[in-house]
Amino acid sequence: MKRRDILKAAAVTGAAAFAIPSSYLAAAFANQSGGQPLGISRRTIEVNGKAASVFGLQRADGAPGLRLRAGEAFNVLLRNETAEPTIIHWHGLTPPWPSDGVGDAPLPLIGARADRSFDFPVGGPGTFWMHAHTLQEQLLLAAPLIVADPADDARDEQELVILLHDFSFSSPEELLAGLQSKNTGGSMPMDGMDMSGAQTDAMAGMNHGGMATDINDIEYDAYLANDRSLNDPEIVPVERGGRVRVRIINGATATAFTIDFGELEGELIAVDGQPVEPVRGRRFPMTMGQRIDVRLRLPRDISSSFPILALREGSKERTGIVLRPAGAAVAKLGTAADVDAPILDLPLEAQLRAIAPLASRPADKTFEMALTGDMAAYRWGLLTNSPIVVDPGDRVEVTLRNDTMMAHPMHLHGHRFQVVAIDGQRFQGAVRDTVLVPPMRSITIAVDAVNPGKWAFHCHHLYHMASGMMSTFAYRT
Ligand SMILES: [Cu+2]
Repeated sequence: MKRRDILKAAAVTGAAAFAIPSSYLAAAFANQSGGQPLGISRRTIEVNGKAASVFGLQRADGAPGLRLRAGEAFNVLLRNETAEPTIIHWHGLTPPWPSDGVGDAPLPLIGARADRSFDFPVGGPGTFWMHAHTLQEQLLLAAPLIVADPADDARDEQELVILLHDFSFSSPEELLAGLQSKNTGGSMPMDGMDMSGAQTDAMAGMNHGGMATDINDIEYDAYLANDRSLNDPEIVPVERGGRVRVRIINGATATAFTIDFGELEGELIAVDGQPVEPVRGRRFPMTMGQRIDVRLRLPRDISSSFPILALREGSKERTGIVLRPAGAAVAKLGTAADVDAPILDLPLEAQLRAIAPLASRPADKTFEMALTGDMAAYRWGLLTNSPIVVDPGDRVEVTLRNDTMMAHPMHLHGHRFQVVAIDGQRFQGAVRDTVLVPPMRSITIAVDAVNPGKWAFHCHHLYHMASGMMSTFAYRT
């Protein structure tokens, strides 16, 4: 409610106006100030001993991103302090469509030195994030967006947020142009046999009966965890015997990772901010856009530090941070491992079970979406049997079928979906907003149409999205 509406209500109802809940008044006055400021700025970080100009997203106290509490208002004044237009997407939140943060869907980019205010219910708790929905995402225009659960207040638990990224000294425009021009072998369909124009050392994955799959499109200059490489990693003081909740965000634009907790066995408790029945393990895969929450219990009797590593898919590069009990030595960790990291697959996805699954009901509308690509021309696409147009209240199922030899992390805006089938095998899986569809596999998602708009539905590999892997999930108007 706007302040003037409250004043009007007070005028009309007289003394009864005192019955207006104070929360409304607080929200009204917060509106007047435009919400808590979040600045988009330019900053310089050091990578491989060299200065790099990147973006930052910082709140008033200088910390990156936002930290809110479940049930609060997302009352934010986003200030673009840079000389370039941009737009920020609140990845994993379910705001009204105009607050989503995709250019011209429906609002234009935020101009240089311009502001935009947001005010919507933030909803439930979880590990979310924010990022530019432009090529600027490559320049680290990304930050955590943590919605704390008041029920966790009483927990004796340290929280640790890790934002992963892939970094290049080349501009994203140069990287995209390089991808589009290095493959000059014509326009043969990418059917798994046409590797001639695309083969690099990094594309060495073999599966599906020996057919080669493409793993990494770009050789980056560094892989970062909270802006730092393993040459100079973040060192996090921890307590012996303490509990740690690690929230990991894969904010890389074109790199999937396997998170490696080393000797520490963790408990995976949420994916994409949504609770799952706990899964114990030391290694968890995460594709671009995804988040995992892992609970750790540190041993009481330890003299050493514990790295948490992110291993680049199918290759040796790695990044991470180090948990350090007081007085413990920190061993030097190289930025490359001795062996290649795993290629992401779906065994964990098949094992995940949502704590709060969607209600069981048949689909009102079903769609088939083919993920298509032409590696030679570096053109990617999403082809649906019919445009995804839904009505409010529909239960919708979409089967994503990957006809290419690269994996694609598919992200739906404005909603959370449940994974309900892998390769046609039904199960009640995780509730998420981003799901990996490996080469030649299919994933079926179920989603309740409860948030009208014309929502982006796309691959979260930045250069695939920029090369055509973008579609919509639209409500009938
Ligand atoms: Cu893709």
